[in-house]
Amino acid sequence: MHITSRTAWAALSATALLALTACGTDSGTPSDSAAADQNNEFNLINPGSIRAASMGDARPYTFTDENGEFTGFDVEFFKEVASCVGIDDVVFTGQDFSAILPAVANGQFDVGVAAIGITEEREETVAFTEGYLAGYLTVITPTGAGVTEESDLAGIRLGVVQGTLQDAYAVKNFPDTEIVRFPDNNAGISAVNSGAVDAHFADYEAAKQYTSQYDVEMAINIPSFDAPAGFAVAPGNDAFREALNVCIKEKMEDGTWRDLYQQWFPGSPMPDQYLPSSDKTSDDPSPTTTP
Ligand code: SNW
Repeated sequence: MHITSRTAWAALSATALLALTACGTDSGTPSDSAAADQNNEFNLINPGSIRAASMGDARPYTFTDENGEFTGFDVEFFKEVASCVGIDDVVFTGQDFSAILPAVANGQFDVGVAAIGITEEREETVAFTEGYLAGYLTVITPTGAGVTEESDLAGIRLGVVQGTLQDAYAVKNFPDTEIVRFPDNNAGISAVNSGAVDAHFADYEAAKQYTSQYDVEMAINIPSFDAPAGFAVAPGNDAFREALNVCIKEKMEDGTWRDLYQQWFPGSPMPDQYLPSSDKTSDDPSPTTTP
């Protein structure tokens, strides 16, 4: 109903839209955000609404809950940031990771939200906001497999999700490892459980979740602090990116980021860099403890 009415709105001419809004003849209640972004200052596909490309199965970063609603740390933080820029209507769509950046680059989505590490290579096709999350890339093995360092990966079969930093890192640093590409982490973990691969390479918090679900362990943690996750937007959409940046800072300073981090990543080392200034204990950008 909501989406249908927005689609219909998009089809109307700007004049008709203005007339509708001015006369208040719209049967629904126009949200404040639609009013705030009436001039579409952020160049959104549907003015007043944000179309976000995400993933339905990258728990605890972004996933769909039992009601089919998107949630997770990245989703909830993005919703807070979006609300701060004046837009409460965020429509998430699940994609394979490898499809997200091309879809943002060619204008099918306003933003990509999926623990997407900022790298120079990715910046050739999309623009990123400031970073909002930095952590480890983690090799997951069956418990007791005896993998403790990178050299132990020689000669084994290692799963990665196609197009991730794990994929690129493995290609570059594990020349003697057979890399097996999966569309998502769940497929990779299933392959570990069935013995089809010896290990799977994922983000730290995803790996941590799997250790509580299956008989697997976090065998190797590789720092990825040089590629903190950011929100990906179309190149050239500077007004949107800059507004998001202001609100990312605001939502860190007011403690929202910290509260979401504790909610979604309980027990994980708390990095200092995204905390309110009053909570910071040092200027060191790395976490105070390692996992
Ligand atoms: O580079 C890390 C970052 O430091 C933080 O730990 C969050 O994850 C990362 O952004 C890496 N994420 C992968 C990537 O960007 C996989 C993302 C995914 O599976 N959704 O390729």
